[in-house]
Amino acid sequence: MNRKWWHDKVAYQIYPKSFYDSNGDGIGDIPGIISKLDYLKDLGVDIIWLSPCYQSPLADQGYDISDYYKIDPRFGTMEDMDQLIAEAKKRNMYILMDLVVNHCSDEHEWFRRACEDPEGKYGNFFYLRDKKEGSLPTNWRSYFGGSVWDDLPGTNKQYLHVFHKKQPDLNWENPELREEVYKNINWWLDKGLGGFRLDAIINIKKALPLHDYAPDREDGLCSVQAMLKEAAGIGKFLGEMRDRTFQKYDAFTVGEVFNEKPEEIPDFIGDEGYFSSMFDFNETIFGGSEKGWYDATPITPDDYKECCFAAQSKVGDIGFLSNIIENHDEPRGVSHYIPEGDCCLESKKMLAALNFMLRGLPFIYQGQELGMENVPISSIDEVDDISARDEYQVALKAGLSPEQALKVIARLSRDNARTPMQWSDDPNAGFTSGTPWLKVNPNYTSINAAMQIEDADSVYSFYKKLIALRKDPDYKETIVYGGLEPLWRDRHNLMAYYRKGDCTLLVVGNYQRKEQEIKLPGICRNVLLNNYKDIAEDKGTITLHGYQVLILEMAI
Ligand code: TEU
Ligand code: CA
Repeated sequence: MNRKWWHDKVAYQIYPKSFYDSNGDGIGDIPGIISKLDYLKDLGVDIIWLSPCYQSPLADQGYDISDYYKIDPRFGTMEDMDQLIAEAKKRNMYILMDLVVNHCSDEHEWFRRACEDPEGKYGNFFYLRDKKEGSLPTNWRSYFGGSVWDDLPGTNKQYLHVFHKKQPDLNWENPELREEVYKNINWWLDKGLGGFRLDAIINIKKALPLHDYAPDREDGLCSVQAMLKEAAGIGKFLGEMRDRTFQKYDAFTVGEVFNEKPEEIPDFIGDEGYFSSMFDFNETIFGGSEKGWYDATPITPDDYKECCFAAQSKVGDIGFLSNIIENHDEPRGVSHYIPEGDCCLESKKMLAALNFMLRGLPFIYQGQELGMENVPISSIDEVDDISARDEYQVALKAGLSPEQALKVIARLSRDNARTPMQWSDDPNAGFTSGTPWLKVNPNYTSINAAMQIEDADSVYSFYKKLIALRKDPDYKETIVYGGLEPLWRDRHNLMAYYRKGDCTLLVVGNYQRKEQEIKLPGICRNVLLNNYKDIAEDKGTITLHGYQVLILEMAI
């Protein structure tokens, strides 16, 4: 594997709308991000991925872009963006933007022109089909519910949107569209961006000709996945995009790739891959159901372990995964991956260490470093997330009571990750001096950055130690490039692995409240990290406390 500038880095995702509001309008903004760069630098972050802050009607919180060359005024100005890139550079940090090119907004000029003249140039930027009374061009269900087809305003045509109806899919088969995308990417890279996160990228290739698949629910529709499984040839687009843009700049790219086949991994993230890295969503998608969120199976500690190990062995040393426990589309990792009732300081730190020490590039999502948790909701009216609102209806239709459906939403809503960042115990968690666009999690009085920075035993301080360890010259080579070998894989509620490079590290977490014994497989030379003050050891046998995690350097 060729070594790259970003391999030894630590990345951090910012959801701009909820990070820090500098002007009291209740919406986080770019000047707010600039003012917190030192916070991130101090934590040890090198790469910052910004969820979209381009001009957008915010129908899907910015993942619906109406001008790829503009910053939405709610987030700031282009000067602010330039300043952010420059301020980051001063601190040896890199900014990634979100590349959302499966679709744009229905308020983008391309779409408006397509409505005016569907047979013209811009009609071919989208997937348009003649409208037929009583039938749809295909029976696909959009990710956010309902058909993927809607009427193209002012015409007798319909357009395709695999996400929300305000997110029309772009036609990647059209070379003119692709040129526009490359031009935009290069324009941003010329500004000095470090690279991009590639949104929903697997959706850009459709199986042609578009056709129906077997319905998988009573609505007579089928999941877009059915089509994606059949779509071949995405490599042509991805390879072309890499050659025309990222490669020339040695930019870092991380793909939002779901359901890749093992044989595709070298193409995606090998030395000559389309992307630098891609997210490991093995844990994220575990337990998902075709029927909807209401039918999802909760993930157990043993499932979590197996998902991580499966992803690690699938990739091996072909490339670099990007490891996460949460992002802006998911519940909070500590609420999701720690058994109910057990979410506490120790278990949060354990999850952090188990995730952070995996081979790959660690991504921290804003607030994760504080152990931020899911937000309680008392009514569906409080929910902003368009995906969650749809899933609520799906659950009701399946026969769940409103109370049961609300429980499902509370567990999985994307709002969980989108509540404002908890900076302090000031009103609104110090996020804004105005009214926050989304309710702050009421637990901010006990979970916030200001308190945790001062507290050597906080989740924040633990993350800081994990990051420092990844950068420690004595261990860096092993943590970044060493292999990963599972240990005691069959042990219930125990997750343990070796990282083997120029030294041997043992990472072991007792993934339960009850104590658990392990027999050390050799001599421990050094305790690098421990989320408890002590280690209960007797002649090589350690009795791990509940949710204790240890990172040990072993004598080889
Ligand atoms: O998500 C892509 C994606 O596959 C989502 O459907 C995801 O499974 C879903 O959000 C879970 O509810 C990306 C972005 O991360 C997401 O925020 C956007 O809404 C979506 O693309 C459309 O741009
Ligand atoms: Ca603001």
